[in-house]
Amino acid sequence: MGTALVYHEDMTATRLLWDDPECEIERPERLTAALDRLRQRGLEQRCLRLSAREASKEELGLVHSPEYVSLVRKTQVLGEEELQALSRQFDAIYFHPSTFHCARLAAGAGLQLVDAVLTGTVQNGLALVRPPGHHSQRAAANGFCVFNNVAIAAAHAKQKHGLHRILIVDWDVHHGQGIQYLFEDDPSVLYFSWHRYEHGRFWPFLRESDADAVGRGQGLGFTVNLPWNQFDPELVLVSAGFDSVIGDPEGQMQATPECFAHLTQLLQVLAGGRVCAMLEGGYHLESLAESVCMTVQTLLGDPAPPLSGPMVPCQSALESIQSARAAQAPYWKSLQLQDATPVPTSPSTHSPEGRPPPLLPGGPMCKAAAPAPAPAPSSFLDQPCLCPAPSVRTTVALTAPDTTLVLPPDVIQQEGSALREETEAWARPHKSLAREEALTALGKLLYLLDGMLDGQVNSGIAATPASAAAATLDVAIQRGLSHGAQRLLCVALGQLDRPPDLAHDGRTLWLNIGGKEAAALSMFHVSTPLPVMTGGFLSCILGLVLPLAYGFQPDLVLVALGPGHGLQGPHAALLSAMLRGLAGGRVLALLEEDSTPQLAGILARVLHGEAPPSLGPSSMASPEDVQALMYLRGQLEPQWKMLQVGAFTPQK
Ligand code: X5A
Ligand code: ZN
Repeated sequence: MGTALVYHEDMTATRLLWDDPECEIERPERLTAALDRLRQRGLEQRCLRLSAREASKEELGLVHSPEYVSLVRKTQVLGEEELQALSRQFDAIYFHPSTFHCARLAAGAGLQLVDAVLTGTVQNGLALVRPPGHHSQRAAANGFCVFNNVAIAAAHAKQKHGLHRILIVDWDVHHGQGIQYLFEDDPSVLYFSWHRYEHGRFWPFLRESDADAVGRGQGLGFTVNLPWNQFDPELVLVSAGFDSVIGDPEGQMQATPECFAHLTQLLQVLAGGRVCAMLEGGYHLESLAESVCMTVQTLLGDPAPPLSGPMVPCQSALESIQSARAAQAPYWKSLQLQDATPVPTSPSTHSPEGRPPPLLPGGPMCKAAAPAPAPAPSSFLDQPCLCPAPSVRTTVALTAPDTTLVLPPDVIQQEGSALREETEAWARPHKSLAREEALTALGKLLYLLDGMLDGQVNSGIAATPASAAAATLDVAIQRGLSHGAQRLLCVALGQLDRPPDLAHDGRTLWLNIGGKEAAALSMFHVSTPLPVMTGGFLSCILGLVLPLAYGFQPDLVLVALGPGHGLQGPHAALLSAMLRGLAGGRVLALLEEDSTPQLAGILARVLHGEAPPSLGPSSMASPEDVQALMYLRGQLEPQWKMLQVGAFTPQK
């Protein structure tokens, strides 16, 4: 449905007129650098360009006092000395004669973006604005921020569009205390911020930036930090600051631009994909431009580039997450798991397959899968970052092209098949692949898979007769591994057993959802029952599947909906949408031939980058669901450190 980019070049006018080392980083080039890079990448051209308008007095009045608005209005006619004197009354602020105009455009840009999304003109978008907004308060400018753009947008979405649940995610490196103050007693606006804190020693140096600030009055539990699905927002606003990225002089942190693609993609599963991002901080021009591109390209539906770096959460991060969970637990059922008794780690984790996991000397867990055989020469998978985007984003390879499928215009229904001889050779070891229908399906799957491995196609869906599902999946894995995939993640739903002759070399992570009981047969062979409740399904994805998947860093993902998978369309869609964060979105979904065209359609659209349907407010996980999760976590945490992120108990 499209992505809006809201901008006005007048917003480059405001600038620092005197010497102030703290404020000089907030400069006009921030916008031009970001915009130039979006153009260079052809991303701006793919967006609906909207020219920002000024917010009205009434709109500013949604969150600011009339006195403050007129104070800012008066700065238009002040001389430099007076501007400087007024600026000194606030923390980290400069005024310029154009500040009022720019700040009204910045707030107006956010309003236009929200209107465009909520009227259905676009699916999502980014407002490229300055001055930023999230530190600004009812009657105070603060931290380069004059009007609180995101807060005004949220108030407007409530007032003009009648929304009742708005999620604000603030990924700027600084705490947006302005937004927190404005909504701390309002349960209809959930404000989530992550920020550098340093126990109060990082700007803005506030006690109330800590995890135990949880809102007040009616708003208890609606401030700060929590997993996002239970709230089921109708709209997601992002205070999109990029000052935590590598090179930023303010944040001095190490996030890669790719992180923002993943954050964006994770948020896109909420609110039917209605995500409005508005620029806040970000002061390293190169990193800012790159990060803005990552955000916009993800909003446009492009798959996120793989994350690099060790997939091991650091102790201090775990402590922060744990204290936020603890502080929020009284207010969120999804965080209350006291009833379930964790099962202690048994020493038999690896015994069934009789081998310890391969570990690189001195390397973090995620490297465990690295001692793979030499990759196929010249495979695109060797250097995923250097290769051009696949020409086809998503391909549907059903046995008989289905005319009732509702697909985006650029999703291709594949005609081609692998050569008959080759298909037969792959099928030979499998009895269940002898039938003509199974062979036809396999031919199509192999053709699709080759397209993905060669880098022409990014993702796809294929179908197979139910009786041939296991064998087809087996062939797909072998083909993937022998044709350049170095690490292959296989998420098998329903009754699908790990292929018996699959090598135990750490190149395949087999994850079965729908097994009889929770079992970690090795660190690369995990089985869990299909959760009973939606809440359990979410915990399973967020607490097990994604931590394992991100820890493994596959370069190819197979999702197979096998016999008796029992998954509803929206659940299957959510799982696929989240797995798209792996392997640069190289995900192949394997369905049973008699799946409904609706299921095929929904999966194709999600793999193509559309938002999955909302699941509604999620139920709690059942005690069995929790038990299974806790058990597996206990078994696997020593090897898969990413699991610690979802742990409910304090870390040792
Ligand atoms: C929007 C933003 C930061 C102010 C830092 C002052 N403000 N040292 O990133
Ligand atoms: Zn910031």
